[in-house]
Amino acid sequence: MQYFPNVEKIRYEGPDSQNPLAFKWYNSDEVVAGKPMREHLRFSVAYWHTFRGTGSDPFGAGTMPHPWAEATDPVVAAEQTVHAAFEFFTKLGVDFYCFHDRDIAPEADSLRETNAILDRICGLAKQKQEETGIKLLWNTTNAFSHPRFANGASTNPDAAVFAYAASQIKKQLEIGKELGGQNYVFWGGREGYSTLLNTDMKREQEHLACLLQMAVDYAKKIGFSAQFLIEPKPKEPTKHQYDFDSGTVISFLKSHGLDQHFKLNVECNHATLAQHTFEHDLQTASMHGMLGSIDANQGDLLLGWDTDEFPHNILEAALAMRVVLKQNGLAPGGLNFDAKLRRESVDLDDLFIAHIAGMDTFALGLKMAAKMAEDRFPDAFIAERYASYESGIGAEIESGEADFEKLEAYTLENGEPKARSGKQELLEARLNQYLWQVR
Ligand code: XLS
Ligand code: NI
Ligand code: NI
Repeated sequence: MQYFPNVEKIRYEGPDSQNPLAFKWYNSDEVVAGKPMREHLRFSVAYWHTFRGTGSDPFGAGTMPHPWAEATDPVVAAEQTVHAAFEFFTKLGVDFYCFHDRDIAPEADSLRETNAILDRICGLAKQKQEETGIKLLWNTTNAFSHPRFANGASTNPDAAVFAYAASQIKKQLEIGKELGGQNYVFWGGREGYSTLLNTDMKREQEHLACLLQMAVDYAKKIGFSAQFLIEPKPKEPTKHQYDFDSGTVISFLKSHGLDQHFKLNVECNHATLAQHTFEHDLQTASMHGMLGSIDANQGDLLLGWDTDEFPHNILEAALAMRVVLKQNGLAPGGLNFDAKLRRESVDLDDLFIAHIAGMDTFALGLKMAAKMAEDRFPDAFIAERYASYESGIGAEIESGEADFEKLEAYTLENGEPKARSGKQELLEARLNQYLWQVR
């Protein structure tokens, strides 16, 4: 049985194609900057939004009837969803997918029963992975939806809830190993707080560090060697999420001696919620050698929440891919579309159209970034801007040879520094030229 009988395998037709079910820029085997596009981009589909998202919002019920979710028995529906998912991945031509425990399999009355169902559904996913060659980019634990997690998971004031979350993560690490997951994600969920009137923030953050250390230890014990990733987000669902942004997460990891075990999974819409650009949070992680993977989506700058739209901003994608190219790629990470259809997009093929648009956006961004690197734009300008540190007094500052007395003597002798333009407008105009230069 096919869930998308009207969709054939999506092909590349080039930038002039008017076919909504064809790639305009993403040409998986085309070599860009020394590697096929598919190896640079490592696209992944998010199970939760694409197969479990219904379009519901706080004001209304779901708008998207999904044929794979019709069965009344939730276990049967979960199996049918696996079949639909692998049909979708194959037709779209992505190499990876990501899931939470609770979106791939339903929760039963006890942890024991829930785990048995999870094993059954993941057994089917493993079989489909083997049949299709599609791999698990990462799995993760949903320790935020169930009411027991209302006050957090590892940062819950109740130790019994900490224990529950740890048990769930233990199981997901075992599943990750079984399915050959290349990474494992920790997104903070409800790890944060709403008011200090009821919160011991120091203790909660220490508990979070305890949980992460236990996860590191257990993965080692069972021989699960996936890259561990933390996904920053500044707010939503709590007012103060502990994993605010890349900078906060990196210093948290360093201050708890965990930084060698983790990298970051940076999500565009989370960076913009933190009042940063996507590029800023990517660069912050990358310059610490800690950019591991990306949740590719796009926020709406007029709205203050995580709208998780499919990315269509080409300049934003180009600047993101510039950071990725500079650090020589994302592997074993990739670009996961943590994105959902608008509630009004109710056709089944909208799921394909949205992913194609996202893939084309990043393919074009990759091409622009590769051309920029070839031209050393804007790197040559940046290098020139800091050239005064290459020799003389600048080199002495960087090497630690200079001190305040030496610098005072230098200033007294040389007088007022010469004003130099930052040339922002020129650089922005030049960046726009790459939009048409890649053709
Ligand atoms: C929510 C997060 C979530 C993570 C995985 O805002 O983006 O979807 O990616 O738990
Ligand atoms: Ni998100
Ligand atoms: Ni995400």
